[in-house]
Amino acid sequence: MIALKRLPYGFVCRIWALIILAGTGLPAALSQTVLPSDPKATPQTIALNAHLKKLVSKGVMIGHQDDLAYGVQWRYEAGRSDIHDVTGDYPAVYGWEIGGIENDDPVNLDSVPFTAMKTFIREAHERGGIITISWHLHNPLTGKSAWEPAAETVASILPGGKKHAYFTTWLDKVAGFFNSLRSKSGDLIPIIFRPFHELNGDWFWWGGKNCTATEFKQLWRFTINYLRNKKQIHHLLIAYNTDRFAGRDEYLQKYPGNEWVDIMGLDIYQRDNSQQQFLTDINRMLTTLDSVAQENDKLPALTEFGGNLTYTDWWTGTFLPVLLKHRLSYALAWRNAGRKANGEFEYYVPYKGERTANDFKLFYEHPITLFQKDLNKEYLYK
Ligand code: BMA
Repeated sequence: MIALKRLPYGFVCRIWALIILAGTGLPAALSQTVLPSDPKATPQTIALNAHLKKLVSKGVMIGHQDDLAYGVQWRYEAGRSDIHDVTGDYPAVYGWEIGGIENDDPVNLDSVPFTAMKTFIREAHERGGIITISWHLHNPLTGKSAWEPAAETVASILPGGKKHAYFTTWLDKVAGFFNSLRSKSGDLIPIIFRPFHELNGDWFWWGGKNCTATEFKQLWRFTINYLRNKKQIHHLLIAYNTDRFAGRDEYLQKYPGNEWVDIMGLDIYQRDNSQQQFLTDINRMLTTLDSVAQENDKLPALTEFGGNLTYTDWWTGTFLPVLLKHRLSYALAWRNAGRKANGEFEYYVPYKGERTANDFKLFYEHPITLFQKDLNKEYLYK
């Protein structure tokens, strides 16, 4: 132990990685490729990444945003989940959202209290699930929402910008939240962090034409570097993700580099009734995603999706054939908000009695879809 203490931390982590890899049955020759982008990643994060790299050839983990907090026509009922109501099992991946944390709000932008979120995260982790976190952060220049682009916002928070110091106070709060996510035994819970998502769309202040590729890459690298090296946060896998894209150039236009990314993702929703168009689009994009992820040795994922559930067999008739065709680590369905204040009825996985519920059960039973019970056999964090 004394000798170990004198070794650099990164080296000790790599020794850990080799021990973990021995347990996963992965050949040692793969050791470099299964390590997370953070050279100081915690042993549990190294283990998770290695297991994810192995699981990607086994199936697609199905996830759901805010799964444990609420569903259609219920809120905060212990142990409840719409996916569980329908299948008797929980999702493999649990998505959470921390927009609002930067303003010290007690609840996130979708009214989930941060204290409850921490409990849900711990609960899912104890069960062996995977946690991913997105951040619809307010516009730091105008104080308005994430959906309020304003010229020069990204430039204003980069080093030297007039809002830079202010932005770092937001990162301090995020780091504080991440540091509070601990298992029963006190270990930090590994998180897939998905900042600045849908980066090629124009709707968020960090997206599309609202900043240059150079500014975006600077923002990304600054943020991850700050969390890693200033705040010593080493339990993150980082997800880079676009919305729908025309081709690999668009997908990679703002890619910050392999040292800052572990997962390459795509968000896609089937907003209209055209099945054929959706299939053509998603298959094209996933083919590209798979090849860029392979080239960069990253995990491909559908970091958000939503189908058209007016088709009663959407899960086995539309989505499953897509999943069978592509290599994907996970697919995260967006939230079952139910009836929202603006009158919109929003949900992406079936609830009890919903028209696709029976089809979802068939989808659940297919060997390629992985849910919580499938993960329980995998011991992802060891
Ligand atoms: C959108 C909708 C909104 C929500 C936002 C952030 O897709 O679900 O209702 O506020 O995501 O979670």
